[in-house]
Amino acid sequence: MAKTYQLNMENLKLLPESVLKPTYNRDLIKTSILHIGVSSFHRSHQAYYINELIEKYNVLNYGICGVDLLESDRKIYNILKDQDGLYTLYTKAPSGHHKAKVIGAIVEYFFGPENPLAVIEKIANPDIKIITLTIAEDGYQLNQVTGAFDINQPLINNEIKNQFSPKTVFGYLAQGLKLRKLRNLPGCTILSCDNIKANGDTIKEAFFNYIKQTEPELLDWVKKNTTFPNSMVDRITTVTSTDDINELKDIYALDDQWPVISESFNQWIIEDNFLEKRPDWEKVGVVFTKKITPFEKMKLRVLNAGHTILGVLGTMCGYKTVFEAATDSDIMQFFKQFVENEITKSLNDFTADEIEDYKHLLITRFQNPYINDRLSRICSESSAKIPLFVLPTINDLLNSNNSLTKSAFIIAAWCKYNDGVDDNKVPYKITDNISGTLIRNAALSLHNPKKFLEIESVFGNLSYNETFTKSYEASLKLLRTHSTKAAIQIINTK
Ligand code: CS2
Repeated sequence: MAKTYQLNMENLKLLPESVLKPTYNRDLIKTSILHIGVSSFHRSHQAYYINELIEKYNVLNYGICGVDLLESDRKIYNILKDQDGLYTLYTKAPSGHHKAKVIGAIVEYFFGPENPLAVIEKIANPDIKIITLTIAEDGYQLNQVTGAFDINQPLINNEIKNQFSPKTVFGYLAQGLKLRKLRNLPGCTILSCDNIKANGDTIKEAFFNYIKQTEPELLDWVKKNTTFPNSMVDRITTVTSTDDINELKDIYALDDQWPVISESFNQWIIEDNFLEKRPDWEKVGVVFTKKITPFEKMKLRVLNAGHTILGVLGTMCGYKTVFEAATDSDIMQFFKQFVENEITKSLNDFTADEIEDYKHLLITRFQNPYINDRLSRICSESSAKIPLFVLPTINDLLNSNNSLTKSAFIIAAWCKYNDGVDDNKVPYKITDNISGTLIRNAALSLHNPKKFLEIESVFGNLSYNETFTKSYEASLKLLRTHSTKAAIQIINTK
């Protein structure tokens, strides 16, 4: 193999010209954003935008201090330490244009399990103006059905008992903000960058609830000294594979232990509700708005639900990647009909043309042949995703007495998906926090189809709705008596 260079500050100058490198002096950057959850998505999205701002506009006062709180994140901690906080963002456009760019925006990093007090002190540091979060759907400790913060979740219970050695984002934020109050310092903006509905309102409600139970005397101060803008985030980011790491070595002589692979498309829409002057992110393509709901509705109900369709139906048809499922004409016809007949009605802030354009662009993104997005990524934790991506559409359709044939088919297909074998009798793994319940109830549904809908933590009382169950049961019967492929072909004619 040809010579490769480990990614770090010293080797930057040795890398070939085809690798785009930071052109700025990282030593001059001041950190005023503290980000919790240095996931691949954070690195392909927010850190990319900040990098653009530093590089193109020489804005040096909004560098990122990365923070991880979970022991399971030790790998990224070690790698960022080895690589001086640098990593490669490898973007692949549908046109075949690839770009390997070294991102230098994360200039500091703290690992909670190693030194919790350092994290708390950093949260309290007055230089930090914005705290951003990607803690994933389950990090918000929500009750799936009510969508409200669940103080009874075991992690939160534990946190309340051990306030001074926090493990969750709630405990850390509470301790850090308490120090700010004691020291007469200003508060800060808390900006969620997670792919959930009303992410700012959600973290705000959950956090205020937590404070009420643990530090009631802090509540007033927190209410006055924080803001929680809602935001909509979008960039398809895959799970990095050994092949990706090797591709960078072969083509770019770049030895990066954990590069991030994403599509070229990216979008970030934020409600303009910051406590202090915010970065001029619009210069690098961020859109600021007064009302996020229409945008997030479009994204969750079309893109993410579209992914669910490709993930669930595609896996059962024997496919492994989004690209394979998105180039199956039956699955795509199903997706298009779902959007046109069932979703469009609920997106009343957009014209039919706007929805059509969104759908077209999305299909190009799904059919990007260079993005190796595994269906296993899409299907993981479906029990947390489907209540956000598909059930709101079903509720709207039921409330407006509209037909829900396709939506009910998705739920029936997800039930069959939990049998764990595809049309070719090849088994696959169900990766979900409640996989045991899903598998058991899917098995029980062979005799009583409603059993699957009786998982209340996911479906609430949907199993009592006759309009829905009728359609769902018909679809499940179709799926159980035909191959998935044949069942899709039949439902596409309905
Ligand atoms: C995906 C998302 O996890 C999923 O099911 O739909 O991660 C999706 O790739 C992102 O939301 C794209 O912005």
